[in-house]
Amino acid sequence: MSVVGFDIGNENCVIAVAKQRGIDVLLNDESKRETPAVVSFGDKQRFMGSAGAASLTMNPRSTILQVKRLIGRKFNEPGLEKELKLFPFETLESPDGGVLIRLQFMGEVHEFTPVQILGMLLSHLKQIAEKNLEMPVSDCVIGSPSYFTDLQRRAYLDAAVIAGLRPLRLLHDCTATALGYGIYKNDLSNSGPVYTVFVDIGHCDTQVCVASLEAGQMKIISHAFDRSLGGRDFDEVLFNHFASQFKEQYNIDVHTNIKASVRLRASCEKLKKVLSANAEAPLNIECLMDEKDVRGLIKREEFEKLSSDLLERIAVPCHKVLADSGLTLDKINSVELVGSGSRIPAIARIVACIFNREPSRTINASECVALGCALQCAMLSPIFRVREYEVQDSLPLSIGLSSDKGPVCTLSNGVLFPKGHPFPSVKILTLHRTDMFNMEAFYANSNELPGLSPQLNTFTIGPIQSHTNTAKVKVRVQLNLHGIVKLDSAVLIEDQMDNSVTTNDLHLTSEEVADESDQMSSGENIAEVSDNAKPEPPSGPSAGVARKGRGVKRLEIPISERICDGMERDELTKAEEKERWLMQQDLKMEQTKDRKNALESYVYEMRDKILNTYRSFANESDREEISRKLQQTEDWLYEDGMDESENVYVEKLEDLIKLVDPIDNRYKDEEARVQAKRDLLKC
Ligand code: ATP
Ligand code: K
Ligand code: MG
Repeated sequence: MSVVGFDIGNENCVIAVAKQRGIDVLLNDESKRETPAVVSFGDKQRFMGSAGAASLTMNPRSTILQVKRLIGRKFNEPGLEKELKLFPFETLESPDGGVLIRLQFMGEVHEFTPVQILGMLLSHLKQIAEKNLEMPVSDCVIGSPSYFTDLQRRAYLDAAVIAGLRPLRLLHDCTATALGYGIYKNDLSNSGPVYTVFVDIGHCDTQVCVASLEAGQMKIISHAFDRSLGGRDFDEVLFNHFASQFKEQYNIDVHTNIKASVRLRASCEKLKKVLSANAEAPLNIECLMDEKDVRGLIKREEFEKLSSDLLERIAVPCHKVLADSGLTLDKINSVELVGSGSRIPAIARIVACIFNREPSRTINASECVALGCALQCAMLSPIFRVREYEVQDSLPLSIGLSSDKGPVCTLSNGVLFPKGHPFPSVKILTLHRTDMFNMEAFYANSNELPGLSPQLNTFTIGPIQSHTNTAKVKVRVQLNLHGIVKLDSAVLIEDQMDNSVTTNDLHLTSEEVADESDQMSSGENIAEVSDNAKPEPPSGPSAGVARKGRGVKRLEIPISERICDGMERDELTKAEEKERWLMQQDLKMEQTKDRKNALESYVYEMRDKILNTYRSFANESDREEISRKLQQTEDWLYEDGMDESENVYVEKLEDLIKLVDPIDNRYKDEEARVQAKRDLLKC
C-alpha cells in the first residue's frame, strides 16, 4: 500500500508520495513533475495529461480543460455562463441543473458530467503513481479549494470512487501548504505560536489563509479567497489586448475562430511568463487566421496597467483573511507566496504592500499542495509512522441546521458551525421529539460566498418509537475530515423511572450537563448543543439495540440522508461502468498501436536483413517474393491499413513471419554450426 497526495489544479496536477525517507514528487511519462489537467477525446481513444494537452490545438472541441471549475456547479449559477463561453468544448445543462459536456467520440455524440471527467483525470494520475511505485494506489489525500461547497466536495469524492481511489481526506489547498511548511519548521520556540500567511495564486483562483504554527501543531485561523481570480485572468487581459489589436492591424477576429483563439490564448500565457522575467516580450504566431502571420510586442509596464483591476482584487482576500483572523499586522511573522500564478512580479509587490513586508518564496510554489497532501495521507494512514503533529483546519463557510419546526440552533440565523469553527468537529444536539422528523443543513451566510445556493442536504430521523411524551433525541452532527456535514447517529433517550427529564441526566457528557440550564429555558424546537471533541465511529452494528443504564433507555434511531443534487448510488455505478469501458477502449487502442508498430518495425528490419544477413540463405526468387510482400505491407500500412483492428495487424505479421521463417531457420542453423566449430577449437 502506498500513501499518496494529489494536487488537482485547474492547469497542473502534481502527485507526491510519502516514503520512509521523506516526500517525493512523482514524474509522469514525460518525466515532468507537473501533469496538465487535460482530458482529450480522440477519434477512438482518450489522451490525458501531457498527451491531452498536446491535442488541444488539433482537437479543441473535444479537449476538456479546467474541469475543476465546472465540478459540482449549477449551469445557471451567476458568472458561470461567461466562463463556459471561453471554453472551446460544448457545454449544456443537465436534467438536474448541473453542467454536461458534449463531444464526439467513436463516431457518436457522448455526454459526460464534470465528475466523470475528473474521474478520468484522477485515474490517469493514479496510473502514473502506480507505474512509478510499482504497486496499487488507493489511499490518498486530495487537495481542494477552501471555497468548495458541500456539493463540490461530494463531487470530488464521487470522482475518486470512479477512479478507484479512496481519499482519506479532502484537504484545503492552503492547509496542505501550511502543513508541509509548519511540520518542518524547526525554529519554533515554546513561547507561543508564530503566525504565517499563505497566499496561493493558481490558474483560476486565489486562496489565502492565516496559520498558527507551534511545535507539534498547526492551526488554520482563517481562510479567504477569490474563487475567480488567477493566472488565467491575466492571460485573458493579454488575449483581449491582442485580439483587438489584430482586428485593427490584420483585419482578423479571433473570436470567430475556435482554433485561432485557442492558439492566441496559449501564446498569451507564454507571453505572460516571459514578462515575469523580462521587461518586454514579443508575440509571433504563424498563420493564426486567414493565412495571416501576426506579430506583436508588449512591455511589462503596459501589461501591469492593463491588469490593474486584477491586481487590485488580490488585496481583497488578503485584507479579509487578516480581519477574520483577528490579528493585527504586527503579529504576522511571515508571508509565503505560492501557486505559479503568483510569479507575476507585480503580485509580489502588492502582497508586500498589504502585509508590509516582502513575501518569501521559500516554499516550492508548484509542489507544496501535493507535498502537504502526501504528508497528511501518511499521518492518516495506519501503515505509516509520522511524528505527532496536530492539524486543525478552520471552516470557511458557516453551516446551519434546521428542522421541520424551524432553526434548531440558538446561534443567530440557525448557525451550527460558524465560519472559522475548527474542524474536524462533532456536536451533539438534544431535541425534544417523539415523532419522525427532518433536519436540513444549509449555508447560513450568503455573504461568505455570493451566489451560493444555501441548500445542502436533508436528513430524516425516524421512525421513533417513543413511549413517553418527554423523550429526547440526541443527534450527533459531524463536520468531517472532508469538510462535509454528516449526521452520524440519533439516539432516543427515554426516562423509564418517571416522565420527567429534568433530573437523572448524569450519564450525559459533562458539557451537556453544563448546558442543562439552557435547555430548561429554551423553546420546543431549540436544541441544546454541545461539542464533542473526539469523533466516535458511527454505531453501525449496534443500531436499533436498546441500551439501558440508570433507568434510562437509549435506542438508536435510523437516519436517512437525501443529498441535494449529488450523484445517486446507481448513477455512480453507471459512471464506474462507463469508465471501465473507456479504459478498455483506450487499452485496446494502445495495444492496436503496439501491434501496428510491431508490424512496421518488422517490415523495416526484414527489408534490411534480406539484403544483408539473410542474403546467402535464400535464393533470388524467394528474396524477390519477400521484398515484394514487405513493400506491399508497407504501402498497406500507409493506406488501407492505417486504421485497422488489432488482430488484422497480428495476422499480417504472422503471414510475413511464415514467409521469412524458413530462411531465418537456415540462418540460425548455420550460426549454431559456426558457434559449435568455434567452441570445438577453443577446447
Ligand atoms: P488552481 O490552483 O487554480 O487550480 P493550478 O494549481 O493548476 O490552478 P498553478 O499551477 O499554481 O495553478 O499556476 C498556474 C498558473 O501560473 C497559470 O496561469 C500559469 O500561466 C501561471 N504561471 C506559471 N509560470 C508563470 C510565470 N513564470 N509567470 C507568470 N505566471 C506563471
Ligand atoms: K497545481
Ligand atoms: Mg493550485
